[in-house]
Amino acid sequence: MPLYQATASAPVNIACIKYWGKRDTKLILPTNSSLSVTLDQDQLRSTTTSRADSSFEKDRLWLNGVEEEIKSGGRLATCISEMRRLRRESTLTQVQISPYNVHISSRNNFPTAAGLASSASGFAALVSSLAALYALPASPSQLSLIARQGSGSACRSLFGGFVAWEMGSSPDGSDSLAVEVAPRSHWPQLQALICVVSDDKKGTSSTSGMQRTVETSALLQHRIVSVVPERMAAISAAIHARDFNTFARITMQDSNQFHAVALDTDPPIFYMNDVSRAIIALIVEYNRVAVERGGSLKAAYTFDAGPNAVIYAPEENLKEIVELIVRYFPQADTFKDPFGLFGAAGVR
Ligand code: 2P0
Repeated sequence: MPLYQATASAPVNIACIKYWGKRDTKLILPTNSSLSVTLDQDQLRSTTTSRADSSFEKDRLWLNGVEEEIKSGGRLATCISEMRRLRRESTLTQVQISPYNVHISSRNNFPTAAGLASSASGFAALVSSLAALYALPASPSQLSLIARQGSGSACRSLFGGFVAWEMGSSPDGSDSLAVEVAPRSHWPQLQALICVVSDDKKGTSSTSGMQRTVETSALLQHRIVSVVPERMAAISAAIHARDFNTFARITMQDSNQFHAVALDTDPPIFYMNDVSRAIIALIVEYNRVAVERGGSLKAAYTFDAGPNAVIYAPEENLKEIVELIVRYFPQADTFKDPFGLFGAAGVR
């Protein structure tokens, strides 16, 4: 009896242009396009193994060793059934294993739900492992259509490097997918420093928080219509030109506006804390001094739905930035990956 099993892993991605709001909550269709950088550090990944067997009585899933319920009609069930559909529709002549139930085991090597986008890497790894199990010839963009239905930001983790999630316009979601803006190799000098301010589970989940924003924030409408389309074009051009100054300015502006629409929500949502704001002040001052001396921006902060900072910077500035963080946050337990392209610092 052959063993039908496959393992795949997917990394975390950190958005420069933030996804916040759905126009269709079931299909997970966003109210604006978004753009992210996929981190290629080994420390921030989800790894998932899927197995199909005729003896399995139902689909089951374990996350970090703990079984999660696969609710009928829920996101996990949707991703699994969509992958089965692709397998059924594929022209493969191998044994038909799509009727078999699957057992799936997924692990994150970083804290879940700490604002470090565990759902993004998690659903991307889930879809990738099922694609490998079913030997599907699907492209990353095709798989992104399914990962998106697990968690919106997951569609961007199917690619490395610089990735756009195009919001699309079709009501069935067929054009709401991830596309590569540039591969990682295009701009290897750009690095990301993760500052873990807190690894507690966040107070307001992204899913419920963003729908409250859609329902109550007038600022969100301005963002969707008048801000994001121009920023998507401008930051894509900056990435193509390896123009860090423009990339940094837009990244910080978009993080600020995302947290502004969170605050504009009724009741308001606060994701950053005092340490987050102190990190912003530090980066603003670091950049101010650089510009005053006739240079350009040297670092960009961005914050997701939690207090942790991600600092993008050219590699040449990274040592100085880590030293600054450690000087102003002396309790920081600093970690720098000696092999990967990305470093991480803990600030507690
Ligand atoms: C992003 N975030 O673009 C933004 C920035 C958080 C802040 O994508 O409901 O976990 O599963 O589609 O993908 C978080 O949203 O939400 C997110 P669902 P998801 O990375």
